[in-house]
Amino acid sequence: MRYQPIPSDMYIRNRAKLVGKLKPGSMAIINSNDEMPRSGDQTFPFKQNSDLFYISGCDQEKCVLTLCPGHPVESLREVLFIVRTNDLMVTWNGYKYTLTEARQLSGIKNVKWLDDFELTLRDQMSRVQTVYLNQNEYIKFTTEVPSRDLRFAEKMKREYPVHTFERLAPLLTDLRKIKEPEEITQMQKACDITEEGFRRALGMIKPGVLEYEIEAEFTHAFAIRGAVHAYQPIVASGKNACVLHYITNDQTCNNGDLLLLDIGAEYGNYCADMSRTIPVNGKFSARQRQVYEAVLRLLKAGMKMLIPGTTNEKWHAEVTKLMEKELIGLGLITEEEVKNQDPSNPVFFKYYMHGTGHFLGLDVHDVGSRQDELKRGMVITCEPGIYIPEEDIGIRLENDVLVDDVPVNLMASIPVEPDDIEALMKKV
Ligand SMILES: [Mn+2]
Repeated sequence: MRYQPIPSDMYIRNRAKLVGKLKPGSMAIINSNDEMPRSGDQTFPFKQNSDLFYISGCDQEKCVLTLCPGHPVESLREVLFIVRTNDLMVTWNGYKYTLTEARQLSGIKNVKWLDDFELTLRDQMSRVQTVYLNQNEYIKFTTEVPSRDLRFAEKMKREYPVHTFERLAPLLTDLRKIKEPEEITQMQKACDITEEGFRRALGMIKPGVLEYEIEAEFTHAFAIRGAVHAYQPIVASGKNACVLHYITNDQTCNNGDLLLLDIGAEYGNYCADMSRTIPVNGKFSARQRQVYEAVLRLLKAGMKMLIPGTTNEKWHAEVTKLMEKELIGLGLITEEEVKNQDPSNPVFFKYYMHGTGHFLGLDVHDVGSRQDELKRGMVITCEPGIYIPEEDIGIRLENDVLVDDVPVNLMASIPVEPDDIEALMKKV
């Protein structure tokens, strides 16, 4: 394992909270993610199902967790199944959890080999009427690839057609939105590793450097700390910064251009999500600094509003009001245009076309909706931006913020003041 795992106490607490939400006479089953095929005999690097990880800490393929709290036999109330391993299998397939390790990681006493799954499940199913099954219910996600959870649900419905099935996702979403202290620690670590990457990159960025060379600095900083990229990094110079999901990162950074970096480390499966925008030659032009300072004011104002009681939707509406003022100040839109605007297609949209932030956690776009009331312990990104393609300017600044009466900026030590950026980029 490349990271320091969260002690099993948290997983024990998380399971207890989930079990508390299940109807009487029910059980819940949750699977690992698939190993996704790449090409030939290869698979992509494994990424655990965030829901399973949240309640078990198990970071291995083919794990299944069954929770059957009403089972008369205590040892069958909570059973984790893992793929069988032995010395010969280790030689060929690499290292896998032993039963003892899976027990220690998860705090689950009854860990069995997968070979025992079908019969144990039959016993558990005979004690319940209702079964909670998990699905990825992220509202903006669609895929042509059937997930392991989906295939499992189809199999269960075929084999146990007279049971009742319920959705597990809403229960886990509710829990995952509020971060445990141990989770905040992991996320802070992800933010700190992201900072190391950024400082490393500041030392080498100059006219002529390639975008992917900058990406490589981050990749190095992440890898030596046991982290990976939490998402495809955006390293966008000049007008590329106006392409919101630019990930080709194959252009040369030119003198006089800005460079937009949207990069985050993932540590122990927890994500950081940072955006910074810096001058390629180490010095902002007057106009670049003017737009930068507008975005920075929006970032600071936006972070302050992340207090309990608001929602993402209301918060975004507040930030866009400030955005209108800034865009007027920059001479990009007029008060007249704002006054006469069609509310369903506001004028600011031309220069600010995305949301102000999203939940963050085990997933970079973590569970939760824009209408959810913000509560203490939620983590949300604050990422205002102004994009002016006609001036080759695209600026986004993004911090990760813990919701509280006084919101906590998890990226407080990552340079963002323009003077600090210029000072750090000054080459001797
Ligand atoms: Mn983001």
